[in-house]
Amino acid sequence: MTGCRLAERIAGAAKLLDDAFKNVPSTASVRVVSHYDADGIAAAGILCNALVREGRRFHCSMIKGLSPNYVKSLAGESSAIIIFADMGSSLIKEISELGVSAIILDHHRPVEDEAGDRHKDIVHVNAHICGIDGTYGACASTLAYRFAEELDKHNIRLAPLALAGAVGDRQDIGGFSGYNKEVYETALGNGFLARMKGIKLPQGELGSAVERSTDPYLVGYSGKKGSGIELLKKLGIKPGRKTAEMTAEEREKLSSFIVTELIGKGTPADWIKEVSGEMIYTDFMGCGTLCDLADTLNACGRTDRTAIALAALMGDSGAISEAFAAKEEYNAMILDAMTSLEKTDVVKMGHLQYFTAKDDSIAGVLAGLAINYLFDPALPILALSRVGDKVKVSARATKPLVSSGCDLAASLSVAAEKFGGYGGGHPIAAGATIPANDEATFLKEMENIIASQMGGKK
Ligand SMILES: [Mn+2]
Repeated sequence: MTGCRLAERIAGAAKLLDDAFKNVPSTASVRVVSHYDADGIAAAGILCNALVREGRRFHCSMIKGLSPNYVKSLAGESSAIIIFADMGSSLIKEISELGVSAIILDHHRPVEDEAGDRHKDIVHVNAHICGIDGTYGACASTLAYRFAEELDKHNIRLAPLALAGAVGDRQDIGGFSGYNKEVYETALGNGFLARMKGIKLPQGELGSAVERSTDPYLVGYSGKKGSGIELLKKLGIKPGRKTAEMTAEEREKLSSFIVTELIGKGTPADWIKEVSGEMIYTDFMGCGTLCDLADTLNACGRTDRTAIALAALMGDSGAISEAFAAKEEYNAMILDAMTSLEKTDVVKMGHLQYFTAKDDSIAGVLAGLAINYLFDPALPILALSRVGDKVKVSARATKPLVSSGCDLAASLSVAAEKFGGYGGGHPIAAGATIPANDEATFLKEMENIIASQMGGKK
C-alpha cells in the first residue's frame, strides 16, 4: 500500500484548486513552477494537460532551482493558485508568506519532515510525508499524475509521461517500485506500453543507433563513425534494420554481444542488467521508449528549450520535431565529451575518484556514465568544473555503493558547508558548489566522510 496519506493529500490538493477559483474570475490562471529536468518537465506537462482539460488557463515556468527570491517574485503575480512540482518542500515558510493558495508536489526529503499542515492555504504532497520512498518510489511526475488522475480519470492517458519522468530521475533502476509501480501497472493494463526484451539502444537505423548510444556507452563503438555498420556485418544483422524492428533472434545476438563487451569493460553487473533487460515502448509523443521520451525532455531542459518541450507535451507537432532535434544535438554533445573522457585519466583517492569536466552543464551526466562504463565502479565519482572562482561538483555513485552506506547528498552538503559552499541532491546523485581555492581540502573532507559512511570499507 502506498498509503492513504497520499490519497488524502491529493484529495486536499484537488479541493484547494477548486476553492481557489471561488472568489476569482474563472479566467484567472494557475501558476505552475517546476524543475527543468525530465521529471520536472514531465510533471509540468501532466499538470498543464490536466489544467487544459479542466478549462483552466495556466502560466508555467520550468526553472533550475527554487530560491527564496524566486518565491518572493511570485508575489507580484495575480494567479489564483500556484502549483510547485519537483520543488517547494524546502521553502514552505517562504511559500506560505505569499498569501496565495499553493500545492506542492515534491519528492525531495523535506526539512525536518515538515508536513506544512499548519498553513491552511498550502497542500504539501511530498512522497516522504506520504510514507513513500521519494528516492525510488515516487517522483514529481508520478505525483503530478496522481493529482491529474484525481481531477479527471481521462488523465490516465498521461501515465507513460509520468513514467518517463521517473526514468529521468532514474527511479526505474531495479524495476519500478512504490507508487511508480502502480502507475506502471495502470499504463500496462491500459495498453499504453509495449515491453520488448533486448538491449537499450536509441531509435532509428541500428548501425547509427549503436554509434549514438550513450547509456550503454560502448567503448570502441559509441561516437565512432562506421563502427556500428561493421558490427552489424560481423553479427549478420541486416544493416538499415531499425531498433524497434529487430527480430527476437537479432535482438538476442546484439544483446549478447554488447553484454559481453560491457562485462569485459567492468561495467557493474546490476547496471548491465538495467540496460540489457527490456525496452518499454510508448506511443506518447512518438519518441520510442520511455527512455527516449525521458532523454528528449532532458535534452530540451539542458538546451534551454523547456517551452518547446512543454508545447510538444501539449501535442504541438512542430514543437515535437524541435524537441527531437534538441535530443540529437544534446546526444552529440555527450558523445563528444565521452570520447574525450576516454582519453583522460581519472584521479583515484582511497574512497573516491574525480576528474575535471570542462562543461559544468553536462558534468553530472558524464560522471554517471563514467562510473558505469569507463572508470572504477567501486569508487564514488566526482566531476569538478571550474566556474569563475567556484568549483561545481557533480557526484555519482552506484546502487551497490548506496546499499553499503554511501550517501552523496549528505556528504556533499556537509563537506561543502564546511567551506562556505552548499550542496545536496540524492544519495546516488548529488551536486555542490565550493570556493575554487578549497578544492584540495574539500576532496580530503569528502574522502573522510565517505569513508565513515561506508564504515571504512571500500
Ligand atoms: Mn524529480
